[in-house]
Amino acid sequence: MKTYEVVASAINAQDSEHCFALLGDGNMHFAGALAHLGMGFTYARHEHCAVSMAMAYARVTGKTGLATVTCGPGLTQIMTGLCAAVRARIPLVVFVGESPVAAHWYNQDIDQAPFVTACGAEYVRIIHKPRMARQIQDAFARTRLTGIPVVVGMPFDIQESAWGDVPTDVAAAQDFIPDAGRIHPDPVAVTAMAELIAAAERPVLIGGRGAVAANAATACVALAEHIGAPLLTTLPARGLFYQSPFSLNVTGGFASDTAREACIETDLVIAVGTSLASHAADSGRLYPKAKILHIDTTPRIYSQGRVAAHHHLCADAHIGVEAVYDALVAQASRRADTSWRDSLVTKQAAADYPDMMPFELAPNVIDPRPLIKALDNLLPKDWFMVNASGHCSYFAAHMVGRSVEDFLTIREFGAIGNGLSYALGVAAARPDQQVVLIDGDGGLLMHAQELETARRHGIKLLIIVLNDRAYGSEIHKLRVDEHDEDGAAFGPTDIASIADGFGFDGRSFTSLNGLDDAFAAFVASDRGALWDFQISDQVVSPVMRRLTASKK
Ligand SMILES: Cc1ncc(C[n+]2csc(CCOP(=O)(O)OP(=O)(O)O)c2C)c(N)n1
Ligand SMILES: [Mg+2]
Repeated sequence: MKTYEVVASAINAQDSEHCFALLGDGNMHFAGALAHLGMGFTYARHEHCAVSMAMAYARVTGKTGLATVTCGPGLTQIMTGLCAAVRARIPLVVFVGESPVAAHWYNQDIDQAPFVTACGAEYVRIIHKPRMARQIQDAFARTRLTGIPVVVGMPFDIQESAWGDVPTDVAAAQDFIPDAGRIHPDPVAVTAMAELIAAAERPVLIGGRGAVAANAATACVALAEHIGAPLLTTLPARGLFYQSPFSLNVTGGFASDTAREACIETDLVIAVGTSLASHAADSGRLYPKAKILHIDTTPRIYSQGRVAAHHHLCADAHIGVEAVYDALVAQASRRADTSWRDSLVTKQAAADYPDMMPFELAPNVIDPRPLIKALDNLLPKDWFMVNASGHCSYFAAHMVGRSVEDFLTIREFGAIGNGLSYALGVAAARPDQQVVLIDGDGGLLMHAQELETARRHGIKLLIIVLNDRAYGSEIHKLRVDEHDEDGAAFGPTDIASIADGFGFDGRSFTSLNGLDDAFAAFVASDRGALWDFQISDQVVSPVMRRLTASKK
């Protein structure tokens, strides 16, 4: 046996069931051996994309993401992905190899660890065979427990050496990580929280990804109904309350006009299973009159530069919410006044779009708001939606009646260019589900080479491009700054033809005409499709309007 084969079997024993790869000297024999062991593989065209795919796969499956790229230039390509995974606390292992220890000189040699640690990830170097299996199992255990990605380096001449008769004891990290159980709340804190809630006039309940993970939706809905609170989610948890008639969709910078009104007027926010990120409070602009109650396994007082919560209940989201509900029922203090919530829900239902600001449109471009509404009506509710980034992601966030189980956005590092990779990672995780990507022209073109990966692997994606022919996030700021738009406004690019060249059915739209035909053709075909919508560059999202107004 060669050493790389034993390494492959040690990794194959872990919980990852799919590897995202781009080969080179540092990893190609290892990757081949891993594939022979039955690991599923997606072979990307750029290392950053391989890591991004693994991130999406990990988010959707709950397993550890696995990627492999080569040492040196392979590693330096993944720094953005590593930073994004660190920020999003995604368990991830990346096997990168390392330059040969026995070589006097090797052109791709760099000191890899500082690159990795600079991203906030961990670097593990394997050079001693008897420790190999243990180092790998520890890497998988640590990343699962901490959410910090681990990069594994191993000189490729050691990988190529004969394994010999070194004893190995390959164990799977998931088999020895004990189940610590769920955290139950302190009854005194529950009573105090119930009293605060009972005294509130206009409470709202916000669910985050912690509430998703704890399966707390039903408990949150019951609590909210009991106290007459509208329901909101953070952006990554969008769709957690999609079945509730009292949902106002997302909070934070992307909140609708009505959701924003609720957040401005509320006197008490029950924030469940959320890290209270700055975006979820629109950088501190929301909840000016409210006390924030935080129910979470990691209660936060301070988050991203601001005091984020005033009262805390340390508990599993599900158990904590149920305990507070039970305490309120036991207190039987008063019947909920639902009039405020009901007026908000009625207002939200009556609004055509989440933001009703009028804009002048040039000819032959589309307002993204009716476009998203039309797409929301057209596309089946059980198709998986990937929301990428850029200015356009505000519009795409406002699809309704879709479960959080079928939605992914990873934006904690604010990097563009990952949407296609995230969609491919989801497709590997959900091979039987239709995956839809909504991205901007700039984000898509940054890594358009992965269209080839989709076609080669036979993945039938539907890609929707909100094409403003620009880096929208930049032009809207540059216009307010009264700077010219060079470098941010590009003029037309025929993205539909580019997609055609990659084997997709590319279609370009300057109006909503032809959507039904495109949909019928997509359903009937076994090819992926890219619909390139020419949208207005004059329709500015409310979050951008607030940002630019604050600069004036
Ligand atoms: C990797 C990276 N490079 C640059 C940026 C700066 N940036 C933020 S949004 C954006 C524009 C994205 O353009 P597009 O995908 O067309 O979306 P739009 O904003 O036009 O809707 C850019 C360049 C970034 N966030 N990440
Ligand atoms: Mg754009």
